[in-house]
Amino acid sequence: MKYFQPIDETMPVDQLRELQGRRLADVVARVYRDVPFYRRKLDEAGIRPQDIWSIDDLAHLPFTTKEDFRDTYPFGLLARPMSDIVRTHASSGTTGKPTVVAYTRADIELWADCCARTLACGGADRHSVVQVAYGYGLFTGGLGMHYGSERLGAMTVPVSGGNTRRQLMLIQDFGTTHLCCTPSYALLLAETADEMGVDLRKTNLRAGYFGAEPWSGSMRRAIVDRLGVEAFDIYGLSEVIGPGVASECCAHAGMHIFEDHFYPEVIDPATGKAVPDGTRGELVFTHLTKEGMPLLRYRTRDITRLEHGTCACGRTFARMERVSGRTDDMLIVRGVNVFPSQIEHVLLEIEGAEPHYRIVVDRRGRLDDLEVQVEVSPQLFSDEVKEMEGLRQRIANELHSTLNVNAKVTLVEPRSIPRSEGKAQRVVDRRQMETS
Ligand code: DLL
Repeated sequence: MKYFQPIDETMPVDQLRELQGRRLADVVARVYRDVPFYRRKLDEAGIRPQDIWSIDDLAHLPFTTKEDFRDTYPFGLLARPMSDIVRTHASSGTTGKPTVVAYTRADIELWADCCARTLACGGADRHSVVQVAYGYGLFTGGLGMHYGSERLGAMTVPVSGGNTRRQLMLIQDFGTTHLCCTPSYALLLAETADEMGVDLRKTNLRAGYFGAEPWSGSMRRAIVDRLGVEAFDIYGLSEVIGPGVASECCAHAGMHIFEDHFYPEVIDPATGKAVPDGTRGELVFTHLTKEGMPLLRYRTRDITRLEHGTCACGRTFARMERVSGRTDDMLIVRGVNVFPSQIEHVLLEIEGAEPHYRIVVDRRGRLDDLEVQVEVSPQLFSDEVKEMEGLRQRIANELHSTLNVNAKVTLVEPRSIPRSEGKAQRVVDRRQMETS
């Protein structure tokens, strides 16, 4: 199956813009009427709902931020009475309270459709066996993909994250064709399969839907090679709906944003102004159809760029490039801006370095110290001190020329960096721990 909802997914663009404009006018009227937070914000900006006619009017609307969630915690952004809410999810913040989101029954239906679209994008259909190895619970990954798989009519295996050996048993015994998990967990599955003598390339596994965390092109190559699957990047966030916001199709030319429901913009994070199409910036979403907690111009902090134009797959929806970082994950080390994704990119291009690493930032005296701990491949982890030292030097040199800052490189034993069954935690910032 190529599309789940072909009429929507391949709608001519002028028709799509018209639909988006109508839906925008409707959602603005709804939040103005039903959410005191938005009524105040719109009043302050001097905007009356009747001023909003078309999707081009979006730029006049105020932004919504993560801080607004914190200030209205937990249910201050609800646009419906509690009695209409049937589900809540939450994403754990780095500090303090989680970000809470709420769904009406119609929102759950919409979510199932969008996750079914995601699965269809990667070729799954009612004959598929879909193993959902994202965590079930307050995290949206498990339940989102679960409902999507059922909506598609596939056989759904709700195994959740963890219990890696059992995951591998099920892949073999149930003939799993499609796997859903984080890219870092996919690598742990591959590693464990090696230990158990299981060749994943000989199973029925055909495709994987990997997301919920950033991953590089080199990590993709490692996954494709070791699991023997076609890899699809899938993107989403709790505040928008969970997974099912955007997904890669078989053309592998970016992720289609389901923009009949979630309207995307890319802005310059410093000025808040839209950037020209194809330029990197911060991704912003406006809900067009959600009922429980619709948001206007929500700033995701994710950095990407958009491309418009019909894709080889026939979909007309805008495509977003792989997320290259977050506006808030930038580390400032001795005054130099460092993105963890740059470090990963360097490491994965170097033979002998494994895609398992940890970045530790500390403060010694008044200076910041950057340490990069890298696992080496079992083949290279030898007593040959000279070889190891050569690799260490090579990594240090490459990091210096990319980052423009000196990093202490520590090579660590194979499998000594903790593995993750969900989102990988790669950065340990001890400077923040001291102050908070
Ligand atoms: O991670 C939803 C999800 C579940 C997406 C399963 C895909 C698959 P949150 O926990 O709210 O929701 O985290 C959202 O994760 O703002 C991005 O920074 C990051 N993220 C999600 N997908 C990707 C991706 C889920 N494909 C945050 N690439 C987002 C890079 C991603 N980062």
